Amino acid sequence: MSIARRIIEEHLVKGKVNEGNEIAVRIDQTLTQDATGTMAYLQFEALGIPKVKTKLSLSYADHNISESGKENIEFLESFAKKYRIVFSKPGNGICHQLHLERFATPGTTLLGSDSHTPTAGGIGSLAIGAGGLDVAAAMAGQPFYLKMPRIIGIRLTGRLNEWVSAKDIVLFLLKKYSVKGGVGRIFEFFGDGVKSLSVPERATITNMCTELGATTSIFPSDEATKKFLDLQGRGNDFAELKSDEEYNEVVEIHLEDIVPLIAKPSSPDNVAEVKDLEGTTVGQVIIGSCTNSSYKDLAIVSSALKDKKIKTKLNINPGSINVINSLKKNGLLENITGSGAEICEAACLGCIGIGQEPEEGIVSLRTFNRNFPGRSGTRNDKVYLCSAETAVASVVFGKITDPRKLGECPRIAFPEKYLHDDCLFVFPTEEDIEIKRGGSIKPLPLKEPLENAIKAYVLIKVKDNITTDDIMPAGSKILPLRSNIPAISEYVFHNLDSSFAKRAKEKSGGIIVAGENYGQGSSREHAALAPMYLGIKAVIAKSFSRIHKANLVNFGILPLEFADKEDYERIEQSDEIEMDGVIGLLNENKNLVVKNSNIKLKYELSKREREILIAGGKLNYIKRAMKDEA
Ligand code: MIC
Ligand code: SF4
Repeated sequence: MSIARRIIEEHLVKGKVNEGNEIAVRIDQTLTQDATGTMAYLQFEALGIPKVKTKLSLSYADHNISESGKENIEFLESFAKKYRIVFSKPGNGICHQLHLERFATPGTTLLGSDSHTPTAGGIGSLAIGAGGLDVAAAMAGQPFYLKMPRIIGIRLTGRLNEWVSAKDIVLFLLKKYSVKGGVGRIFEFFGDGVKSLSVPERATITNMCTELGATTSIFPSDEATKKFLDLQGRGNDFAELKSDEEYNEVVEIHLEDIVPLIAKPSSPDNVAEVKDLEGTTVGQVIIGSCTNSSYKDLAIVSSALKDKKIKTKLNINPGSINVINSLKKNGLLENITGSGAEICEAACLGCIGIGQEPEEGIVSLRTFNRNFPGRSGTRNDKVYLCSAETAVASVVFGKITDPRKLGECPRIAFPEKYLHDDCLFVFPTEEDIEIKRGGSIKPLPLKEPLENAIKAYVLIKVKDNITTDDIMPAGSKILPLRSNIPAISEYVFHNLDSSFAKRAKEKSGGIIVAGENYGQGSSREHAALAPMYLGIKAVIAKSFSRIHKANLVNFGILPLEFADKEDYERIEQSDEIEMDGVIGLLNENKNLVVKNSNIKLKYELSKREREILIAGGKLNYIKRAMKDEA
């Protein structure tokens, strides 16, 4: 059996583990971050449970930790204390890097309200990203429902060449599969080549498999895992996980064949070879984010910068305070500071447009995982994604440079021990606490049950691969509004069509029409919650990304698909859509039909999901189910 399947079977609560079936799995650990956490906790609170029912729940503050995020952070810290959740203070580090270092455990399930939760797959945890409401339900002891994915075994053979890194492996996969190639799939890595990759390198790969749309991705737990856990002082958390190599499909990758790669603007799958872009002038380089901010990443950067001065502005966003301290202890910080680089706080920062915005027109090279248009906070940005090796080579030469030009490749040894000062974690006590609710924390809007007859205008028609950053932008102006749905809803589709919210209000809601892979990217449920608040009744698309589709269901918005994709051409913005007998058809699992044009709309929804939609969303649905149980 594959490792993923074995973990699923060990945690199975409902359903048959056959590809495409809806299954429910028990969740051992949850994580939230501040940008999705406030909403998730308001939803958890609405369920009326005295404390979390998971083995371990973590609340990290890493996204918006600036002054304007203060009220959210105070709310989160007090909430964590009250409900027995571990809280990670601002400055401690990025949720995924910290979770990998301090809490992720082989063989366990982890559900996180952040799409890069699969980072923990690098240590053999079955880690899945979801909307905040699904995480709230898991904290309340409810299982997590998902469609049993197809498990793709990726056999790695050989060893990476010098200066080629784990990031290049995942960019290689993005080139091969595209941003929608992983939808409905789990990627499980196995084979001889796995041995040569350390846990943080494995985590770089599982982190960015999210960009393929994959449900999750996972590595075995072996000697390298044991070593990592020992160095973290967590040897007791080790459990061996070995696959019997039974997969739905196997793909082979020879690590020697991989060369330094780079994703060009403005999609992570727009991948080219670094050598083909050499010589392009670079205006900004940032090394960090949950993809490439480990000790090894920054140790390589430090070695490459020894006795050198940078030729381009360089910001380093370390993954955790532990990484900074370990670099310092091993004498590796001086090379970085001495080169003229700026070491920033251990947080998400520019990855989500909180500072570090590039000037318009310049090339910004980042070791991040996403370069969606405008995500950096600058309109018409030109963001490229690459490894820490390529980034540092480009800083040394002032233009995009193949890292193999840096000469001899330094051998990076593990530190004797990772420093792991846990003083920025607040562990739960039995103390009774009052929750601090600043003025920015507004009550959660709820939806009425589904209407049987829908009559609404198409408010916007968008193309393929629309991201949740397009639907509900982030950045320093909008992120502080994450716990105030009326205020944040003013920004729905803001960068694509700034009058969307106004039109939605004038028409008392409406319908969104979209192409393939609608809602890819972030897990932010605000991309469904804010449209719900504006009265959006349905999204009609050619196809959906997994997390966003689940979020639409959770907030009572119908995720409908064109039965014939050509019909996408037959609906225009401002058209009126009428559908009758919606509830009856959903109950019978039958297609809906647009009355005026006879366009057929299908949906792939389990009975449970259809019931949630009819109830007007998951919160109404769970509350009712919990009442029935009591
Ligand atoms: C992201 O990288 O897009 C984020 C910001 O971490 C999101 C979560 C959010 O929008 O709060 C994610 O990846 O899910
Ligand atoms: Fe933070 Fe960026 Fe990682 Fe999202 S992708 S968790 S914003 S570092």
